[in-house]
Amino acid sequence: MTTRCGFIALIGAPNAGKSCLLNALIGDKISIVSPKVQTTRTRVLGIVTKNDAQAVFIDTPGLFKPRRRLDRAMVAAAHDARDEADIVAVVADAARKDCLETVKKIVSRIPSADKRKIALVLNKVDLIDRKKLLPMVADLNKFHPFAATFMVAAIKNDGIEGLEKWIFEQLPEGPMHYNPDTVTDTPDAILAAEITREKLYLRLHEELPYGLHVMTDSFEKRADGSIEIRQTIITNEARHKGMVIGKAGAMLKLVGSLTREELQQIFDTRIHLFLDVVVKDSWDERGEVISEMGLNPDA
Ligand SMILES: Nc1nc2c(ncn2[C@@H]2O[C@H](COP(=O)(O)OP(=O)(O)OP(=O)(O)O)[C@@H](O)[C@H]2O)c(=O)[nH]1
Ligand SMILES: [Mg+2]
Repeated sequence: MTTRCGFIALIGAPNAGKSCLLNALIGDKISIVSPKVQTTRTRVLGIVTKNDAQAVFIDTPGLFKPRRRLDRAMVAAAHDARDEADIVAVVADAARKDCLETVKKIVSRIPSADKRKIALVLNKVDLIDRKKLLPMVADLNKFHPFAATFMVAAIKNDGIEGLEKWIFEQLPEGPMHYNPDTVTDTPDAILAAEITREKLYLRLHEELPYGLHVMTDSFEKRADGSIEIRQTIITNEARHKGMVIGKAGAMLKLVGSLTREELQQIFDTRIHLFLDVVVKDSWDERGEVISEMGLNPDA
């Protein structure tokens, strides 16, 4: 039987909704989503297998002008995914005023853009008048003749089927890269740390999230089938550590219970979660932390 398999990179500006779109395509929560920019820090794979065809979607960190060493590593991870993929899906927030310029900038930097299949995915169309969309689509397709254009609302699962159908039609012949039952290659311990980071991002205000990192120190199944998870939340300064802990520990307690609830759903068992908060000066400039995240510290 001939099989087909291809890699599809989801690229775009921070906050465009790439991770939300990945989750919608997979039908499962595998990548964290938040209203803050720079939520995704590494590549996250989402795999969909249908009969003889496998689509491997790659969620990537948003493309932005890097400042810290961590930023450079994140943007490099997105560029690598983009350059290696069979199909590139440029995901954009259609409701933003700068949508046109952002898409043009991103497309103009795609290597061999004229020879590769590039799809335009205008997301968040639930926030904008459809009449405004059509001139934007026409303008963008004049700038670059996209292989296909989709208008979706990832958060509502709107328009996802059409995108998926098109992607499956484009997949090149070749062996499947993953077991058909696999939906992602993210280890459980990393997914658990990401869920904690997501809850922190949802609860804390603007300046803090980019200076936060969460690591799972241990992830163990107990004899009764429940899971014991120990994690460390790393902050850049003592003031931030205090904000994560909150008054009389209230913030940490809230984040802990939100995380535990979601992990219980994901792993379908009782979760015992222990969170510790530490200060590690300039962790986002340290090569060893960046490598541990699966990124290239010298990017
Ligand atoms: N209204 C609306 N909001 C959406 C839609 N898709 C995503 N969002 C919201 O947009 C925000 C950003 O979504 P993410 O999926 O985290 O965006 P991202 O592109 O992965 O962001 P980074 O990882 O930071 O690059 C979240 O608050 C989502 O709930 C949509 O279709 N409609
Ligand atoms: Mg993301």
